[in-house]
Amino acid sequence: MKQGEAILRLEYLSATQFASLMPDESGSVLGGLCFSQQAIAPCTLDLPFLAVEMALPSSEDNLCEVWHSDEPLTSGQLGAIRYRQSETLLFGCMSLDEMAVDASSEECSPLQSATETAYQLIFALLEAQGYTSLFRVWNYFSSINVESHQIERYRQFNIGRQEAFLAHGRSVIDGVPAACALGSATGGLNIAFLATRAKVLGIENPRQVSAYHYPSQYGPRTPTFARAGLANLGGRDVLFISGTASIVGHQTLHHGDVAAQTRECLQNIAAVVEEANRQAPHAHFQLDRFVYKVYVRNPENMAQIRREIADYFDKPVSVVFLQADICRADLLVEIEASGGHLTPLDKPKPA
Ligand code: 3EB
Repeated sequence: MKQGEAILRLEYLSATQFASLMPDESGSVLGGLCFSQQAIAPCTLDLPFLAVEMALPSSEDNLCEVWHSDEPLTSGQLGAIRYRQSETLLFGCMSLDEMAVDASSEECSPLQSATETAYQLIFALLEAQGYTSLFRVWNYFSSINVESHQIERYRQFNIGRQEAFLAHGRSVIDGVPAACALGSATGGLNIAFLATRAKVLGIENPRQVSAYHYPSQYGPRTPTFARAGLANLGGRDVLFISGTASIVGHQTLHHGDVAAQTRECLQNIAAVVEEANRQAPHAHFQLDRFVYKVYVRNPENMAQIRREIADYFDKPVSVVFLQADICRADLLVEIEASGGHLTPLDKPKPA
């Protein structure tokens, strides 16, 4: 790595900006996600880019989350997964049509089968390529709060996800990834993920019951994710904070009060960062250096949520907004964050 280069860097671009990246700039692209009201497939030069149908509550009509690495990169495909990898990292994504997945079993919903299939494929890829840790997973599918086959779709997803971990002999507690699971406007099951050969330390939130220990009132299988994952990538401590909601213990707080829910999300994120700094003594994560992604259930709440976030920090922070259904019907907002990698807040590398 030369000076100014990085194993992991995040930038946010519009689809137009993304399409006009110079070849030398796109050469460092590991992969990413592109959110828009209508599924646009920006010309991604065979890069693993996940198109997610999700409206933006602001005036922009699309948003591309682009992950870069200055390590040498190669691309590949395994079944539905398109991926790109470096010595340290692998970014992959896939879109599965739920209806195309074999759903011959009567007690198993198509979404559950598709989820299990997707995660089995992820694990097969990681095992084949020698990436020891699943670091971060982004999960998006439609109608997340809708019930079918006698059970809410988010809970169907949780069953399929956990089954895949168990089928691969993986713990559903230790070494689980940081994650988020949100409702997209339409479309099938869309999953993007980042895996690494570095060691990942799972971080839990002392204010919350770990999701993998939620009581059965939230579904027959617990959600298989950690509150955050911490890894040292090329000398930098990188922290991925999972989707974080207004949950304390295991219960939703502040029903119907979007401002109070936003403050609770931020307090939970602060608690996770404090815990990360405590567990990794040389980590010095600072809340205002993180990059935040905010999922807003009702777009008319965006201004209020934006105000709460601005009031919480005493300087401007990097925040983007998306409109999404959240995995509990009583949650109005969810916030995820990452830090320690290079971000739009860092100066561009010298030419
Ligand atoms: C929660 O804390 C809110 O199922 O992967 C947050 C992050 C949530 C990840 C997931 C769900 C997930 O339970 C929901």
